[in-house]
Amino acid sequence: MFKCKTSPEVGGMGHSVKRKEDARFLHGKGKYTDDVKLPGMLHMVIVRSPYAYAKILSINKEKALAIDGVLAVITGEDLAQYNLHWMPTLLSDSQMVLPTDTVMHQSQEVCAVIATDRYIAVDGAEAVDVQYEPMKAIVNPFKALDEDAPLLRPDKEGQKDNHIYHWERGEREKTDAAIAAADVVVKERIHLPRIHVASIETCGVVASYDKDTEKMLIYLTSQAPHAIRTILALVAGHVGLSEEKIRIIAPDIGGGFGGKVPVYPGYVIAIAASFLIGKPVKWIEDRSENLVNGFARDYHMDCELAATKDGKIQAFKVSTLADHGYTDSSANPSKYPTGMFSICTGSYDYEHAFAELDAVYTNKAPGGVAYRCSFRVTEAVHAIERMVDKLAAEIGKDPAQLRFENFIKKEDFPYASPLGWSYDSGDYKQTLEKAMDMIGYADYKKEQAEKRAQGKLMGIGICTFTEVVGAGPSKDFDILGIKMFDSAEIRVHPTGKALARFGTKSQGQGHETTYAQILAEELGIPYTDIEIDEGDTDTAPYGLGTYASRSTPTAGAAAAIAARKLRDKGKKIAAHLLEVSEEDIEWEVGKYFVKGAPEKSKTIQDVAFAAYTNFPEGMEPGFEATHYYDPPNLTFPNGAYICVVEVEEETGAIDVKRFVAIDDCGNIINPMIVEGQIHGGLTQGIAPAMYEGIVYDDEGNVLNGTLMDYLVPTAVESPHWETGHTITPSPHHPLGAKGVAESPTVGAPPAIANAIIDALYPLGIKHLDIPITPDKVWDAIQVAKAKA
Ligand code: MCN
Ligand code: CUM
Repeated sequence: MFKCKTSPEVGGMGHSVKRKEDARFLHGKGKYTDDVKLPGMLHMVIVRSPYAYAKILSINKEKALAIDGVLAVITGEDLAQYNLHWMPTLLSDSQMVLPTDTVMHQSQEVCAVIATDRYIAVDGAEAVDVQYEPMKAIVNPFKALDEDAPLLRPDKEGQKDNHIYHWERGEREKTDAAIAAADVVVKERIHLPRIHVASIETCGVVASYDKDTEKMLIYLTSQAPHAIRTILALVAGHVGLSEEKIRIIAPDIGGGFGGKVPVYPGYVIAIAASFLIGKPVKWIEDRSENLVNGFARDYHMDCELAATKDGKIQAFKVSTLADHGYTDSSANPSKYPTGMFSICTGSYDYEHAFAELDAVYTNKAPGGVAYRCSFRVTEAVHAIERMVDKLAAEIGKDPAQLRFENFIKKEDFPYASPLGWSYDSGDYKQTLEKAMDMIGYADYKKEQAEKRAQGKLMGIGICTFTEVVGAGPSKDFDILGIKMFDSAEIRVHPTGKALARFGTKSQGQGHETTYAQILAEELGIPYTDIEIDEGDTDTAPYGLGTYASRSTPTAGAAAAIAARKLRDKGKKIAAHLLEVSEEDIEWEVGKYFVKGAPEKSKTIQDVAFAAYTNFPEGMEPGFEATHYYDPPNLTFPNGAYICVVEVEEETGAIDVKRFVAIDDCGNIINPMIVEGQIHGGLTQGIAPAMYEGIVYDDEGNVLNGTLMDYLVPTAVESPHWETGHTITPSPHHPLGAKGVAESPTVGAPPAIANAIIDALYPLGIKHLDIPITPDKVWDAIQVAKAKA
């Protein structure tokens, strides 16, 4: 167990101190992008395509321009004059900023109206007359590769069909051979549908170009402001927007969840508009635009799991078809087009695995945008955890027991996985045991047997996942070539208070509190005396931003190491003040003292003051340190989740009775914040498991583009989450911490799906894809009964 080294007042690691940022949020004083109001600011509204696939015959601006207050209608042709009508995606595909001839998905940006206020801009957008010639859209990804399928991306050189890329890892032949020779093989096609992050704040931008200074100031809903600045400079450098002239400020963010990683056309159009007009331009996406456009997942996974007849897992194979819409806009590291999907071998020790994936274009919104996924771990975990349960059911073994018999053992870490990861640490057995104790597993098993005897449907579902977060070591990880380190810069002022800046950007995770706690732990300066600043590219050190639960593994580590550099400098100053040699100085959180004479001491605050007023001769003045941290490995948090459900046979209604989540993210900085992250993430796990899913018709129309039809669970739909943790520190992280924020969203859906399918198993139902809604359950029950 973790023991706190600091007092609650200092508030180092392990203290559940209240979040410093909440005073401002709870009083409605947060400053979001839409709160930015600049003198002379114009407003932009986007005209969007009603068709999923169509030729644009004409765009008539006249009526719109005739409206008093409408200043411009910007089209693809306008941007093409500056070569700004296309942009790269984060994964080196290309995406239209505005189309010049063809629209590729419903609600794609067609043109933008700039006006003196938003209402006028909306009127202007309605007055723009666009003529289309609709074409037959490709909606089903399995048909995208048919001989007669139209070539969706003729703009791409060498593109002969709608196949984007093939990716594979592992040994195909050996895995196939192991599967062919196995006693038992279970198979399933598993689909994870498109879902939406639905953050409270939609995306937005205020771009303000100053023609006199040639500086472009951009307020942006961005999880990665530095990376976006670099990309913008690369895209628009030729028109004079070079990197030193661009300042991006990501103010408070009302939920990112991955949806604020990409660069959206709306951002670029507003920036281009401000550049051309020379006035500030604001674009704030409305709810429907937000719901129809962004999305995550959409993996169709063909899985095969092979085992001996007693359930010793021998091999796993998964072949995936990924529907990426009209462009691959995945926010993944360059060398990982499928993200960390190769973690799909899970928490189990076996030799043979093979994973492959083919990505295809369809007439849907740009694909691969993240959603609390750790770069595709959600999909990987769903695949292996569903299959392990399926295997357990097939051979009639308790799924907990099957897991215990296959777990990677505590003493086997670092563990080399068959698809190439080096898991850093874990004690899976302990974590699952704790979850089983907490929920009372054995009792539920008995109750289930009794209920089944009475013909009632009750299910118990387990998920024991391994996550992989903290991208990442620069030798393997980059985004568009930029290595995935992260940074911290600390300034301790003469009075012992501090300002620390980071290359990451909180969207609700509580960084203003937890980074201060890390520094409190390392320096002994109370966390309340430390200001944390993120998101302004003119002031923060360069970093790759906050996603993939990387902040603690990267920037958190940078904070600890920068603080240790300060401590080393402080030691010299303390020796000078106490008139002893440096070797005679010892450190205990918050103060330096003379070895053997603890009464002779100087606090960190004394030392900070001396760094500006009384430092040793020849020493560089000041008390500042910076560190850019390049992690040696990723961190591998894990968890054991157990869910108990009851299903009503007559209606298909699902009642989640209990849900226990035990997480292991190594040493914990703030237990309350981690618990909050888990609660939120579990709710975002039950969402795709039972409620959410973007639905398309055959023509590519999104059928649930409003919150009336797209069911985001509220407190009413959320069960009472019961949480706990085990602690297996990361051996390579300076604080022994691992990232945690996405674990619950990764772990919850298969636990819930497994529970519901376990409930339905006596009826002969062996698999259902998420979202498992009451009507889907009811249909499945009718089919099962008809067969029986
Ligand atoms: N933490 C801790 N001890 C640990 C690990 C983490 O106290 N051992 C704390 C951290 O200090 C931080 C929080 O937990 O305050 C999350 O840390 P971490 O796991 O490092 O994840 P990030 O800060 O990088 O957050 C990103 C992650 C992602 S990728 C998505 S998506 C997501 C998530 O965070 N989006 C969120 N949680 C969210 N929570 C809110 N409120 N809003 C979002 O948009
Ligand atoms: Cu995968 S969503 Mo988060 O990584 O921003």
